[in-house]
Amino acid sequence: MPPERTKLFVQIAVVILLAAGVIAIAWHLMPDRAEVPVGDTKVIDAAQQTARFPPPRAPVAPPSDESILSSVTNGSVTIRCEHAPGASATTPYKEVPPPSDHDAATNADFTLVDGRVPPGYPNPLPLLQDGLMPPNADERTANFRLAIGSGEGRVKIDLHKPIRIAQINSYSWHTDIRGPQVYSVYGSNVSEPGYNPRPLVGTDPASCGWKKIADVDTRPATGYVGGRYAVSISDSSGSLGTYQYLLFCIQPATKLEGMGHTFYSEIDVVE
Ligand SMILES: [Ca+2]
Repeated sequence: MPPERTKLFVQIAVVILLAAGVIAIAWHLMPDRAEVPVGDTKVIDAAQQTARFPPPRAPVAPPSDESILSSVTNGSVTIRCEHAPGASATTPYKEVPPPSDHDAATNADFTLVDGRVPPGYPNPLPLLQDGLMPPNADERTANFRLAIGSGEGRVKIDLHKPIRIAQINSYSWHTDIRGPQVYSVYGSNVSEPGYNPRPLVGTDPASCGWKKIADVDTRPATGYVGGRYAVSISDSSGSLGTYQYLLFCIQPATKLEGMGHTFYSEIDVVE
């Protein structure tokens, strides 16, 4: 083979190898294809679909003001859930009070202790304390949510002083599998030996000075998964405890396609 032709073949081979390398790197970095961390969360079989794209969708409820009420009691703590599958912006609240813009969390400091929020959007944490629900069921810019493909995230609330907490209320709304709420909430106060003010994912808050208040999981066993979820945590004594800090350990509601991080609209802390 003439030297010129050999040189040409080598150049073509180098170009092909470089192109393959670039494609492999780009594929690896694509967020929608990120590997979903394996946790101990349940997976909702929201749909029997097997196609990888678009992501599986749960049935969307027809518009309705009807709500499904449920409650779970563990010891003295009760978690009430009001699920309105076909909610609109004007659907009334029944057992759970509507979001407040003058509760103990209104002027609190919300920080992301661990986890990832979607890139390219403004800081979504203030959306959790503005007292507002989004105008409709699929509003990326009006809800706090963790990034596609990410695992657990942790949000801390500093109430600025210890407060006797009567209720913790949380609100979410999405058309399908990003509606239900799955989180654990802990409370703490001033530092003590071994106290960790910012326990990262993988660290049990209960092992470093935090007291678990409740485990919330509003995923329905059957029926419509989407809709508006209003959750109220309370205690038969009238107080969940006196805390300055709250820590929300938020899990995806489903690991299907890594799309399952809930659209949280508001977190209220009621004295
Ligand atoms: Ca509020």
